[in-house]
Amino acid sequence: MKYQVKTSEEVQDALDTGKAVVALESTIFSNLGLPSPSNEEALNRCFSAVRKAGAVPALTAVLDGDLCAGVNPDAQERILESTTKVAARDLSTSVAKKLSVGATTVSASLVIASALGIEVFATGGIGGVHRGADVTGDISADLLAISNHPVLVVSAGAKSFLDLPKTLECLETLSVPVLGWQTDFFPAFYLRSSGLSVSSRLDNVTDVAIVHRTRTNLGQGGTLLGVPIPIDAEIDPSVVATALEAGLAEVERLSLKGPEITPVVLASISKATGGQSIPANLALAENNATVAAQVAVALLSV
Ligand code: PSU
Ligand code: MN
Repeated sequence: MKYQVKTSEEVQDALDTGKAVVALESTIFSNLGLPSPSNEEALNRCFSAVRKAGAVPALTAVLDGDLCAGVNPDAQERILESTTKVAARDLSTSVAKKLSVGATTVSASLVIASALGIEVFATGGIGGVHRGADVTGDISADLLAISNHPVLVVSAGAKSFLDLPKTLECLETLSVPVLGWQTDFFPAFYLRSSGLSVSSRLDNVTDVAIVHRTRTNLGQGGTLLGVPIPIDAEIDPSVVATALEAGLAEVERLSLKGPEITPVVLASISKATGGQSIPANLALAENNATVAAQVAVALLSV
């Protein structure tokens, strides 16, 4: 038996005819990532952004035991309502157990994308090293997946409540270039800058495409491109700081661990920012989808 990822007609046609394709994860579009109806709006805006820039979106997910890239509209509905998070290590068991519907994380999406030769992936924020990881050991599988799979990952930094200096250290250890899109600093999700330096600043899509093409030609793994949230969507840094504090205090109060943490922190941040965090999240995801599609198009000619 040779395992094959299931593709939609549109994605298969794009792959067969050498069109630009951008893979997208499904956890951010499920209720694990965004509340309804913002999750559906995020999905529609990301899809439109990818198409407008001349590429085909390939949403990854688990559906009826199949690992999918590209899904039809009624399946999209099921993904929006999914509450099962599927990371890279869960893919094979999802197949064996015929999981009905699973929302893929960044790590799972990179496995699916690279199995099909899709070279570009867009998301909001990647997972990384959690605060207190020296005690809990909680480091997202996303980091290792970026290192292992030859896919360019476009994100607005990492999840807002992680330990960013340690996340960047880990990426350095894993030999992942951390590129800044028209910036010298690693973005911090709701904020345009974390104040931490990227390994290299790049100002145009051709240079990004050359970096990634060189890596894939050398048999190295993926590349991370940090794209700052659009200026008009950025949240006031002091509001973000207070919101993060409130979110992390809630985690402590409820003694949450592992996967339970993200939904609670995100809900708490939304409350503490007076609902500002949701439109910010949508704006940055859409912007990342645009840049990712532009790089995917540039990769066709380098
Ligand atoms: N960033 C967010 N919200 C999220 C995620 C990232 O702001 O829900 C999701 C992504 O799917 C990412 C995953 O791949 O969380 C990482 O989860 P973990 O830390 O459990 O590896
Ligand atoms: Mn984790």
